[in-house]
Amino acid sequence: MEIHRLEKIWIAVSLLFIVGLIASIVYGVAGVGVGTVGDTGQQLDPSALDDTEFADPGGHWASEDHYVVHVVARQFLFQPGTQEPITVPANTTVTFYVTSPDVVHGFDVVGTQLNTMVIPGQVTEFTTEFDEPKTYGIVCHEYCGAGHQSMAGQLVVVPADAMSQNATASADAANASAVNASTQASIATPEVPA
Ligand SMILES: [Cu+2]
Repeated sequence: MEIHRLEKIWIAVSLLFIVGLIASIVYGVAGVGVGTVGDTGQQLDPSALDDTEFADPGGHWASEDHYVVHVVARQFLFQPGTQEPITVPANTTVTFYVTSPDVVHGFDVVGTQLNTMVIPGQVTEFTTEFDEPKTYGIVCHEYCGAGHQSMAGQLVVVPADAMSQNATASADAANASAVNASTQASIATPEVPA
């Protein structure tokens, strides 16, 4: 059987598309770390967040070089994030735990690869590290109701030594000085869309 030259070209192009598609999925999973929400198996009762570590959301040092942040995304704000910025140390392993008590939200740190869905009843966990002090905008990218367009916040990365290791004892004071330090250290303008 003879295959026409043009048919050979189309077969080659089709195979190229298929290989490219598979390669992009493999790159997303292995290279960029795209995963499904809930693959860590963390479930909770979204109507009883007060009985969990999300009762008092915010950040704290889990150890000397590991910072942990709990964030609640709800209609229509991030706690913390919207009324007060999320403050995290630079050059430190930072783990985020994000959940929602009401509907599906999004948590996108603008200008980074940190981008996740936030599903009621699921705890979204991701770990990252910020290279330098900088201020980022946070936006919700899942339509979550009438106030969705106003659901935004700020993430402030400050020098690690600006954040007290005794954050639990004087969380407010540490947060205030950390935010001040970041204001001086950062010339970036927060990218919070209107
Ligand atoms: Cu939203």
